[in-house]
Amino acid sequence: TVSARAASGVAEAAPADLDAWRRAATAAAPGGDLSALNRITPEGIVVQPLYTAADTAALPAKDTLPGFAPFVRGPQPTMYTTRPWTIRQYAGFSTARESNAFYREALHSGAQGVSVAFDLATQRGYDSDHARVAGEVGKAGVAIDSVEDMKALFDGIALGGTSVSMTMNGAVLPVLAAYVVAAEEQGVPQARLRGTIQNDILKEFMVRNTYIYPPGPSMRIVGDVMAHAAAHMPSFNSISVCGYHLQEAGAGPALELAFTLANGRQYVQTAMARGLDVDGFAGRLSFFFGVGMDFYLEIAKLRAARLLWCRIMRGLGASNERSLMLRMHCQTSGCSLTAQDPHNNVVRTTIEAMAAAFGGTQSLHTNALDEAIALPTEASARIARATQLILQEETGIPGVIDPWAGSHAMEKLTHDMAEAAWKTIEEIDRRGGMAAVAESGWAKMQIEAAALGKQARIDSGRDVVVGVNKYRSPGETRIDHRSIDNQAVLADQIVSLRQVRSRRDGAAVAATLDALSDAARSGEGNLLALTIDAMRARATVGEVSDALELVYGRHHADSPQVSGVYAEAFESAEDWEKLRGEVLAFETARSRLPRLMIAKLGQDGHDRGARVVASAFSDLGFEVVTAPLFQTADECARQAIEHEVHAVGISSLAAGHRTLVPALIQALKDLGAHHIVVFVGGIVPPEDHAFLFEAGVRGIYGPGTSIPSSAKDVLDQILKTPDA
Ligand code: SCD
Repeated sequence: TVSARAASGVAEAAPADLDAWRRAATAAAPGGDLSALNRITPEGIVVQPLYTAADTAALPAKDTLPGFAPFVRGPQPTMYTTRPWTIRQYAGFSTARESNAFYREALHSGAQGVSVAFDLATQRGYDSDHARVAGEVGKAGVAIDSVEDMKALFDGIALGGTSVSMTMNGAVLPVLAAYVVAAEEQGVPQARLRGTIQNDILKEFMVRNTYIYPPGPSMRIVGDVMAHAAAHMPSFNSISVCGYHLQEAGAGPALELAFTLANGRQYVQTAMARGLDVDGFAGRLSFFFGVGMDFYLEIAKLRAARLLWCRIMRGLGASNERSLMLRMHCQTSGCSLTAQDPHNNVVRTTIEAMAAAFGGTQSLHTNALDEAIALPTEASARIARATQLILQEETGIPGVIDPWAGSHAMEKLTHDMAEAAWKTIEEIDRRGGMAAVAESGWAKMQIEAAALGKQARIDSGRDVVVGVNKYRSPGETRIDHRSIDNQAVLADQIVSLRQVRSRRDGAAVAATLDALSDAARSGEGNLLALTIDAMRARATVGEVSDALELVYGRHHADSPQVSGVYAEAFESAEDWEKLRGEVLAFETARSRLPRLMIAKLGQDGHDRGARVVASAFSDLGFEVVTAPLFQTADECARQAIEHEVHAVGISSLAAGHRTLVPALIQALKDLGAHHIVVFVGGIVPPEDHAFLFEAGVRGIYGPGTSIPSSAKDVLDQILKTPDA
C-alpha cells in the first residue's frame, strides 16, 4: 500500500520509471496525445509539462558555480547573500528641483541608486525653449538644459557615493558631459564616478527612436564615450546594452536576447576597431533586460544571457574574467501592465520582479501600478519600491544563490533559450552583422512581426490578459495619477536658460562649440572630452547638439510596414469577416476605401503601438498612411490634407496629448479640413478624456482596446462625418 511504501522509504528512493509516467500521462492527456500538453512559444521553444534527468543528461553547462565562467549562475560568487541587487527606480519629471526632491525622498525610503528619466526634448537634443518641443518639456522625464540644471538635479546627493544611471542615447554627449561637470563642481572627479549611461544607439534605430544623427556618426559617438570612460572613468559603465525596449516593442524573450547580445558584440567590435584593448573596456559594459510574465522563460533568458555573453567575449579574444561576465539591470515589463483593473499590476510586477531576482539581476526597476496610465504618483512609486524591499527583506529569496539551478526544467529551458537566441545571432551574421540589419530595417521588421502576432493573439483571446480580454470588471477602477503642469515647467526652464546665457562668456562658449564641430568634421579628437569643455563653459544641450548637427545632419528614418501578420494570427474568422465586410460597405458608400493616417506628434518616438495599429488596420482593408516621426501639429495637419485621409489617429505615449492634439485639431480647422476626424490611442489618463472630446477628438483607445473594436468605431465615426 501507499502508506506501507512510504513508511519503508523504499518507493521514494526507487528509480523513476519514465515510461510508466508517459503511459499514465498519455491516458490523461486530451485526445490521448501527450504532445498536446506541450506549449510551443511563438518563438518555437517547446515548454514540456514535465522535465526529468533525461532532459538534462547531455547538457554542457549545467554544473557551474556563481562567480566563475560561464557565469550562468551569476557574476558574483556570493551574489545577494552579501549584497542584494540594487533597487534602482527609473524616475524623473518636471524640473530638476522637483526630481531632486523625489530622488532624495526615494533614497531616504529604501532606494539604493538613482536612475534618471529625461524629457523627450532633452533626449532629442533640444533646449526647452525650442519651438518644436513646447508641449513636451518636463513631461515624461526631467528637463535638463545645462550644467546648472544638472547641479540642481543632484543637489544634496553625493555623486561620489551614489551610483547614477542615465537613460540617454541621442544626446549622450551634452548630458553625460553636464553630469561630469556637475560632479566636478561638487568636488567629485571623473575617476570616482559610479554609474551607467545608456548610450545604446543601435536599439534606438531599431525601436525607440530617440536618435539624433545618422547611424555612422552615432556609432562614432558611442565609441568616443566608451574610449573616454575607459581612460578616465574606471568605475563608470559606459554603455547599457538594452533588450528591455525590444521586448516592450514586441520581441519575445529569445529575440530580445539575440538582438541585445548582437548589439553588445557590435559595440565591442566598434571599440576594438578603434584600437582599444578589449580587456580595458569590456568589464564596464552592462546590459538591461525586460522581464515579462512568462515566468520560467524569463529566468531562463537571464541565465542564458550570461552563458552566451561569455561565449561571445571569448570569441572576441577577451581573457579577463570581468570581460566575460555579463552584468545586468532589469525592469519589469511595462507592456504587461493594464489600464483596466490597475491594482492587478502590483501582482504582475511582483511576479516579474521575482523572475528577475531568480535570474540573478544586479539592479532592478519595478514598475508602478499606474504606469499604463500616467507617471507614477508618490503612493504608487512607494508600492513599487516596497515590492523589492519585501522581496529582499521578508522572503528569504536572496539567501540562496541561483535557487533554480539543477532543476531539470530550468536547466533545459536555459539551454533551449540559449540555442534559440544563438540561431538568430547566426542569422544576423549571415546578413552582415547587427549594424547592417539595424540599418536595413530587417531587425525592426522581426520585432514588429512579433508584436503583431502578440496583438492578434490578445485580440482573438488566445493569450489571456486578466481584466482585459477575460474576466473584465463591470465597473471602472479610477486611481489618482500625477499630472505635470507643462507650461509652468517651460516657463521655469526659459528663465534659467536666460540666466545661463547671460552669465557666461559667449566667446569662450562659441570657441568650444567650434572645436566640437571641427572634431566632428575631421574625425579627430574625442567628442566627449570636447563636450565636457563646452558644458563647463556653460554651453547648453541644444547648442552642443546643433554644433554636431551642423556636420552630421539630423537622421530621418524610413521603415517599411509589415503586412499580413496580424491577419494570419487573428483566428476568429467570423469577427474578421464581419469587419472586412463593413470596410467594403464603406467603400461602396463612399466610392473609396477608408483612409487613415497614423501619426505621432512631437518628440515621442515610441512607435510600437502606432506601427502595430497601422499594420493591423491595413490588414483589415483600410488604406493606411504612416506619418513620419517628430512632426509638429501643423506639419501633421498638412500631411493629412495632402494624403486626403478621412481620419488621423494620433498615438501618444509620452503625455504630450493635452497640448499637441488640440493643436492638431486647430491646425486642421485653420486649413479648412474640418471633415478630417481625429482619434487618439495610447496612454491617456481617464481624467483627460473629457478635455480631449471637448477639443474635438472622436475616439480614445487606451491600452487593452482590441484593434477590431477600435477599427469598427473609427469606421462608424467617419461615416457620421460628411465627406469633404
Ligand atoms: C555586487 N558587488 C559585489 C557583490 N555584488 N561585491 C561583492 N559581492 C557581491 N555579492 C559589487 C560590484 O562588483 C560593484 O562594484 C558594486 O558592488 C555595485 O554592484 P553592481 O552589481 O555593479 O550594481 P550597480 O552599481 O547597481 O550596477 C548595476 C549595473 C549598472 C552594472 C547593471 O550598469 C546599472 O546600474 N544599470 C542600471 C541601468 C538603468 O537603470 N537603466 C534604466 C533604463 P564594482 O563596480 O567595483 O565591480 C530605463 C529605461 O530605459 C526605461 C524605458 C524608456 O524610457 O524607454
